[in-house]
Amino acid sequence: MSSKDILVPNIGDFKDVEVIEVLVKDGQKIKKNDSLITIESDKSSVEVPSTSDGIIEKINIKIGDKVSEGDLILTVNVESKIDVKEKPVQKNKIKEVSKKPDPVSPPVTQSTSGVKLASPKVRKFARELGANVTQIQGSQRSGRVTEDDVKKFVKSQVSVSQGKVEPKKYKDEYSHEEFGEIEIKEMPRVKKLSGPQLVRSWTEIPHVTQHDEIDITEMEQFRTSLFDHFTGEKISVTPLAFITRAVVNALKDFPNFNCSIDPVQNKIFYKKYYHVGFAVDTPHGLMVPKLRDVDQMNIKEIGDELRRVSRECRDLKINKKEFFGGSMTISSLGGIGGTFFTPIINPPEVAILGVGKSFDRLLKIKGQIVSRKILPISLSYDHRIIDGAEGVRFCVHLNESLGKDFAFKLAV
Ligand code: CAO
Repeated sequence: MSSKDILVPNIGDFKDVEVIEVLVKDGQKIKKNDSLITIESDKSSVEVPSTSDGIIEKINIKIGDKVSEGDLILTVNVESKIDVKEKPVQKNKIKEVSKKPDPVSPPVTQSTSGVKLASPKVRKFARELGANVTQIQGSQRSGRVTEDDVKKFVKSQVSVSQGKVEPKKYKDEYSHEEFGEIEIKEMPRVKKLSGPQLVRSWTEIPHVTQHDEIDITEMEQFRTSLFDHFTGEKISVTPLAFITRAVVNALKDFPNFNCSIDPVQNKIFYKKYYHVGFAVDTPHGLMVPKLRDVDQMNIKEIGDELRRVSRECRDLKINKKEFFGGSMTISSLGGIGGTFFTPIINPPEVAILGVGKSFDRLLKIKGQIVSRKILPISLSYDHRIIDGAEGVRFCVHLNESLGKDFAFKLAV
């Protein structure tokens, strides 16, 4: 620790000006650029910032004193860098960042000494609105801050929605129309409702996504050869019905995938039912209804239910309660295309299976080149409850259910 004096800087034509505010106390920990005192002449008032980090040892001036350049304001105990109990890595990071000039935001204009110019009235106004005048860009000469600047600053920090004032999350530097013609539409209701749920999931759940490939050659031969014994008609079921059934089999062996957690109370809720959610692409937006008690259905019944429930979603005839109370979700994009992706967990569930479009691959098996049908899958899970080994075992289980021995594993 060493002591350092902080003096009144060069404040232009200010001489013998009155101290009207002392903004710090003895023993207070301060940072460089924290405001220390406010001085006022007959022209205006300025806040004098600290030129150093440290702990205040002694304040040398009081309200009513007259000060000029070079007068001692206070003495600080400067902390040695090794003594600081913050992570040194972080400190370096912050330093590096602050060295780089911000390419988009113009520097805040200040008087040559680094003090911020504003009248006492404006300072009071800013304080009443909870704004720090040193952060406000002044629009007047030498960066003087006006009441209008304060208002603009406060407006840029918050958004008002349905009478509620909320801190603004981000602000675009330029508006879209500055770059060409645009069209503005209302966000569809379903997207408005699902947006916050997706943000919650993405920001609160530590996602891990495990990708895998399943050889479904035999399953596909079986699926495409299904027909009704009584009518002789072909039974049309998509791979999703088989995958749903395989997921239920895996859920039975891996109960951690069929649970919800309450991280506040440290409780795990294990579900004894098997209600599988599936993502449905509708003209109104994405919906995730549940198929109830899938463990009690055969493949054809699952296929029929998938069709019925997705039709209800597209026709907006589905009951709201059907979007809740799921075990785990399947997001199948296989009917459209694509291979691997990172599906976002649908809380309070803890896992979701993404399914891509199956494709043919030539493989060398027992010395022969053969064509096999491969299904790409992507399993996202909540790492707070499921660890990597369990995640990959779940995929292996799916592999066994849908792989070449599938017929023995799935009740058809
Ligand atoms: N690989 C190859 N082909 C597949 C396949 C796969 N993984 N999955 C489906 N197919 C085939 C089907 O067999 C069907 O072909 P046929 O008509 O010849 O039988 C065709 O693709 C269309 O299937 P489908 O998509 O209509 O039916 P489905 O049971 O596979 O899926 C549903 C139903 C509701 C999930 C689907 O219609 C849907 O909405 N998918 C989008 C889900 C989505 O948006 N997920 C993303 C969520 S995150 O934004």
